[in-house]
Amino acid sequence: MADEKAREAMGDEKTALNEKEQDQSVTMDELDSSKIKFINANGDAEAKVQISDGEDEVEFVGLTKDELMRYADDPYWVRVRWVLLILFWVAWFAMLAAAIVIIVLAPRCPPRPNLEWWQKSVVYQAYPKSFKDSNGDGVGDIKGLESKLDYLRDQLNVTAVWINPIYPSGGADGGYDITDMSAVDSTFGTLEDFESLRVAMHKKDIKLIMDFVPNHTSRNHTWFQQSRIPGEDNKYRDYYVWHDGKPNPSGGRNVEPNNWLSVMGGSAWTFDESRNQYYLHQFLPEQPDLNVRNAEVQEELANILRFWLEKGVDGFRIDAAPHLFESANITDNEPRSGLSVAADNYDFLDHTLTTFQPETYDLITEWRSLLDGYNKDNEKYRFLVIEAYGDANQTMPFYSYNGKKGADMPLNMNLINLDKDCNGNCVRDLVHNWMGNMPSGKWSSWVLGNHDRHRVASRVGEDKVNAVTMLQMTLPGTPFVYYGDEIGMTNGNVTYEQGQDKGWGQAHYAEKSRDFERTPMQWNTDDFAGFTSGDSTWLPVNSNYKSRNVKSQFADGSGVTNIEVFQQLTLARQEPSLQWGEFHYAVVDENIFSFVRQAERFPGFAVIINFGESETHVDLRKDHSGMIPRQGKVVVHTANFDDHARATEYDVGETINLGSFNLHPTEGILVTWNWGDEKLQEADQ
Ligand SMILES: [Ca+2]
Ligand SMILES: [Ca+2]
Repeated sequence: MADEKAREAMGDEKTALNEKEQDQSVTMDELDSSKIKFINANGDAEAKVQISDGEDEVEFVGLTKDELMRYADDPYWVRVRWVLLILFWVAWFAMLAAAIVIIVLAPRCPPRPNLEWWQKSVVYQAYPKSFKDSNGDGVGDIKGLESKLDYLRDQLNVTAVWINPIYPSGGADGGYDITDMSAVDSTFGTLEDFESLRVAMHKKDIKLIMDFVPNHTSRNHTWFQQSRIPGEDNKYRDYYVWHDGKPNPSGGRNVEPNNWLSVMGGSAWTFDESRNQYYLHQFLPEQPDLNVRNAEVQEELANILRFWLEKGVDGFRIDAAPHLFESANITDNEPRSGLSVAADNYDFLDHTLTTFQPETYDLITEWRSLLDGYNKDNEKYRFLVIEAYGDANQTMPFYSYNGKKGADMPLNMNLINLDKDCNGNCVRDLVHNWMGNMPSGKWSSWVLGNHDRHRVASRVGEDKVNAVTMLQMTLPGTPFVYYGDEIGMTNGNVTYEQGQDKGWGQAHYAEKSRDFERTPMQWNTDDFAGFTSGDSTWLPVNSNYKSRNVKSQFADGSGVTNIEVFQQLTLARQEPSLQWGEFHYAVVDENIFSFVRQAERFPGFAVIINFGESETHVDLRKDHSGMIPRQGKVVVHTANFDDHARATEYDVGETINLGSFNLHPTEGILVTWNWGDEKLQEADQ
């Protein structure tokens, strides 16, 4: 039967082939199932395979199922199958394990924090009256500032500018007695000039930080003028802090409500005849304190923030923040400090009732969330920085308060106390006072000078300017640079008659006035240092401008003038290790202050500065051999501008032995090494 069926099938095949007889070239496809027959493959009888090539027929005889099963059950083949199966899974798990090991052990990209712009910036503080005059009237202005953006961005590597107040003011406190916080003083230009400046800054990728002055206004502000008018239904009645005062024991007009003192000295209360009451001023009598407990005042202040945020500013520096709130118990006296100063001196009292009140920190968190409301899609972060002189207990709560986010930073004023006598240990204490108290995950700042403190070059000495700039640019945090400090500008020579900041009185002028640190920027050797094209300046130009100015310092070419070192350091600080690397103290003694900055898998850096009076031998590896390699390469050295002989002590690019080198007084070096060098060089030994 099987044979007959096969033959029938063959007949069919032949018929099919005959139809293709004319085509002699038979392809593989055509040889396929049409020419191969499995006969009785499913039956119990013997199975056959027939292949037809068109002329002859070839027949193969296969194994029966029984025969196949005999082989399959053979212990030898069973073992082979098991061995192959086990080998397969062993190999599979081995590859899986190898993959995991490779993933775990392979060098990974280091975690790179996603820093905000204000963490990467060098912030430059431009005091607008003194930076650059554009129209020859002897007073700096907005257009003058705009004309110097290339200088700031391309030469100094500055990416954020904080501008002191440009608002209309009464002129009693260098722009801080404001008559309208939502306008521009005509001395500086117009709102259109401001808009042009903002656009130009953003075009050059420079952020714009404005001053915000919420503690007080000018006495000439319409709010205060309205507030002076007696009357229960006066909207502005409670915009300021008014009080009847206390009955005078000897009769007559009431006396001040309490013993509070003004920062400038004397009572913090001034009597106003028209209202027959005292008003509070923590600063000058021309600067009445706003009543920030009043919800309407808070709304006015929020509206000022909104006004400038909508104009596109990138952040605010909040002036005099610690003074915002006072104790609600207005007749309480403040305790004495115990310091031996005159009774009308601000330092005579402890300011427990007029500074750092809990409500102040709360209000800052509210402003923080107001700013966050303008950070659409996380694309335009608005920065908030606080002016606050105080101890760590007082300043740190500005970072966050009652679990709410506060300012991005209170300005770290510790280095503004640097003076000639501050040696290595002293510098370490100033640095550690902040770094050791800052809440984890927060960001520091470093301020060497500002519009309220004498010039850093005058405080530490002109020969130490490069050293302190190196310190400021390499410590972890954002440097805030006061205009002119990049060329080591010194206190100006201003007489009382020439002065503008006279609120302290003639007797205290030399000590307290801030005119000395506000003299015009020294651009070049032209008349008035190139600050103005006019024939006078609002404060006299420092007489040292012929030698100390931007143009001459760049032209010097020695690589060690203040501005050249400044430029090298602002470039160097863009390195990952200097921007966000870990921070460790290294050698610290009475002369030397040194530290290491290291971001994983990036070149490491060490900063070593001699703040002492004598040449000092340094072994940076003495206690840190696992952290610091034997050799490092000099990236920046501060060699003294006034002593070119020292400029040859270390050359940029030179390799030095970090286990043994010498530093002269005022000399500092920034050295670098490759990631892993400290381990490689250890193994070489
Ligand atoms: Ca001008
Ligand atoms: Ca206040």
